[in-house]
Amino acid sequence: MKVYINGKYYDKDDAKVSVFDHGFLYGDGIFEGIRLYNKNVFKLPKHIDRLFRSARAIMLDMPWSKQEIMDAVCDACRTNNLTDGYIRLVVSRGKGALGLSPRSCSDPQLIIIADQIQLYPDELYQNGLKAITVPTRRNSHAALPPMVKSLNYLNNILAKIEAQNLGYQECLLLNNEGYVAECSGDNVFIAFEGQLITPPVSAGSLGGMTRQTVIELAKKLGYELIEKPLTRFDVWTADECFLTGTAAKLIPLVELDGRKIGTGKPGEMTNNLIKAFNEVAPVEGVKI
Ligand code: PXG
Repeated sequence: MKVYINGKYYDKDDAKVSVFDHGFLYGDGIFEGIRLYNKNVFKLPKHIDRLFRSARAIMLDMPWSKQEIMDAVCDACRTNNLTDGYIRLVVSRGKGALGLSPRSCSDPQLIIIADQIQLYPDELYQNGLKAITVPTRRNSHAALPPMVKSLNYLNNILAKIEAQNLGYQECLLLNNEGYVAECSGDNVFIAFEGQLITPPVSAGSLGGMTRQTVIELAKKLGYELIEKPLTRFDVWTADECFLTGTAAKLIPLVELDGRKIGTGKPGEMTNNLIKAFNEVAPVEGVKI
């Protein structure tokens, strides 16, 4: 596996950044997780748009054009002979002096890791995942806007650890008001009385690419889709629930906080959406 750093490729063991990089020292940087399906980089222009919005939000001047970054992503996939894979794109603030100010950083780093990913075993896609609500809350809009895909993922990491310590693989994070925000790296959908419902991004969820794809697919399948705040009660008593994310794709959630959701098995709408997603994913995107 070869890792792209600023236009050059390095073997895995030689792919390094400076300990003075503010991405490492302070989590000062941004990232994207992108999927390659059948030599198509899924929603690549949308991912790059989101990356540039993250950059604007943290006032990181991007010295590359969107096209240059898209070309580099495709090149990294070709260099690694990938047909399917997971692309982790990182932009860090770069090397600088100690101290929070990024003014001494002049060389932002563009890193592209194009590799494989399998987040959950196949069995969980068939039978569904169990999750627990954890004490760690999602970032508030007033603190670090949750739409920024920054290198500060400690909330989400702590949430994941809290869940794992209790024997669960996934966690539900609430926002400061106690409404459902999202899972550790996935958006949440429920099905209730034939409607599909997901929290609005204002509830603290990231505007996920997979979330957006499901919204589009729901319309195509004739499902009514609503964005509205959800409580834990809504999830406990839903007919169906599933999570969406680039790494996990669509995965059924069949239990939350010890309450079985619906029949406790992946539901019909969930399975139809999984099927529809698996049909569009390999054909939609930028050919490498
Ligand atoms: N919420 C958060 C906080 C995320 O970071 C999603 C939802 C799903 O969005 P997409 O666009 O993927 O449908 C994400 C996604 C990684 C990694 O290591 C990436 C994410 C989450 C966790 C790990 O690349 N991003």
